This record gives sequence, C-alpha cells and structure tokens, in this order.
Amino acid sequence: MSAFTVTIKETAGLVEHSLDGFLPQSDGPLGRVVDAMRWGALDGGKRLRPFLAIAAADMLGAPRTRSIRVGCAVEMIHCYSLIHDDLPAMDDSDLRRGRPSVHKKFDDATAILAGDALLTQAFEILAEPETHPDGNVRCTVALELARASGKIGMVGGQMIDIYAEQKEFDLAGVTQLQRLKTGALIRFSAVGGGLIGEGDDAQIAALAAYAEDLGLAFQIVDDILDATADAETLGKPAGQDAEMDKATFIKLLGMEGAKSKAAELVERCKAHLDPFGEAAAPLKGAADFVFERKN
Ligand code: GRG
Repeated sequence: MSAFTVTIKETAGLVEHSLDGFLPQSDGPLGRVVDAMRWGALDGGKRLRPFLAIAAADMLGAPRTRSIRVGCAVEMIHCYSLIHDDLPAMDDSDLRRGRPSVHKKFDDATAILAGDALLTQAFEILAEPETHPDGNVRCTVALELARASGKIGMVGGQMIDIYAEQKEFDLAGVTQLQRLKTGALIRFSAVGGGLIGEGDDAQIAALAAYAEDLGLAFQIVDDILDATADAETLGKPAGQDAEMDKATFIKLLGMEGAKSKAAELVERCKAHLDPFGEAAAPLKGAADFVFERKN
C-alpha cells in the first residue's frame, strides 16, 4: 500500500467516526430514515472529497475539529447524490459501494427521504458554531456548498446529463456537463477547506484551479473505469456509459486520448499548488491517487 493510500485511509477513518457521530441511531419513528442515511453514508467510499477539504485546511493550518465538519458536510451531499442517482427514476442501479443501494435495502420513499435528510444535515453542520467561530466564514462556506450542489452545480449537471442521453454532445459540452455534475463538488471540497483555513484570495484561487483540473481528471478516469473495470472492482454496475450510448470522454477522445488528457490534467492541477511548497504534498498525492485509482 502506498504512503498516500495509508494517509487517505487514515483520514477516511476520522471521517467515518465523525459521520457516525452525526447520525446516531434512533429507536423511535425516525429510526428508519436514520438507518437509511447510515446505510448510504457509512462504511464505504474513498472519502476523496472530505480528504480534499481536510488536506486543504491542514495546508493552511486550520484545526481538524473544523475541517472534519466541512469534510462531513460535503460527503453527506455526495452520499445524498448517490442515493438519489441510484433510484429507478434516475440510473436505476441496485449496487453501490459493493452492496445494495439504499432504495433496494429499504424502499424508494425511504431512499428519497434519506437523501433529503443528508442534504439538509450538511448545511446544519456548516451553520453550527463548532464549524468556525466567525459566522461570516460559516456563511461563505455554506454559500459555496449551496452553489456547488444546486442548479448551477451538481443538480444542474445531472439534469444536463439526463438530457444528454438523447443528444450528441461535443467535447466542450461534455466538459461543461462534468464540471457541473462531478467537478463542482470536488471544487468545493478544496475551496471549502481553504475557506475554513481562512486562506487569502490568491490561495483560494489556487485551490479552485487545482480542484477544477482534478475534477475533470477524476471524471475522465471514471469514464475509463466504467469502460474497462468489472462491477466487483467498481462496487457498482460497469459498462453503463456504452450501454446507454452516453457522450463520454472516451467516445470523444478515444481510450488513449482520454488517458493522456487525464495525465495532462493531473500534472497541471499539481502545478497550481507550487506556491504552497512542501505543504501541498498531500493534495498533490490526491491528484496521483485520482489518476491511479481502480474504483
Ligand atoms: C441525484 C442530484 C443528483 C445528482 C447525482 C454525482 C451524481 C449526480 C451522480 C453519480 C453518478 C456517477 C457515478 C457519477 C460519476 C462520478 C462520481 C460522482 C462517481 C462516484 O464518486 P466516487 O468515485 O465514489 O468518489 P465513492 O463511493 O468513492 O465515494
């Protein structure tokens, strides 16, 4: 196991512990939705987004007690999006993170509510004073997450994606779609960590540039994995893009073209962090991890 894999697993352990604390089990009538939230959010995933938030904040010297909360908030949004994306009305997927998706384990209505509750709890966590003593900082972080998640971010990208299934998109169109659908939350992760670490404008801009290139590289690798890996390795169905004849980076650039584009983006994203010197090593490691990932 590489040194970076150990680092991201350690951070994932901290995030898991905090998410568990944010989602205490309940015996009463709320118990079912909490169980579904826990099924969708705990014990799974690479926790890449919280890692980016925590590593960006670490780089600026912020206390972990604050940055973990930003990491948990973005992971809750990510998990809600996966729960809703798996529903029959969207991707209709029975498998997520190597086990039954939330609507399969529970039912559609419970999955919708569990996603809604994770979405709202993310903002509850950011608004609480433990996230940062300065209300302006908390408000700015929440504003950025709202923009990244909603109609000018992930939700907007998902809407375009559903439409794109019926329409041919060129490279610029696919790039724009993925910047919203996947990229916006990855961008928030690094920027949110930077904001909680009270970075200056230049530092936040460098983190944003890093994460924009990283998000695109992440999506290209996702397309490559969908085309080449099996469902067991991915923990979710494979080969879906080709089956649905989706406009992907592979369709537009070819397999070799997609691989070299991802490699180019990873090198470029790391270069944005050069002004931070050695302190940027974990975030640069995350970029290599994204390029080399197998699921
Ligand atoms: C339903 C509003 C709404 C949005 C859904 C993100 C998304 C939009 C759908 C997920 C579908 C998908 C597979 C997108 C490709 C990129 C992506 C987000 C992959 C999953 O993220 P990982 O690899 O997953 O970080 P883990 O399980 O490691 O957290």
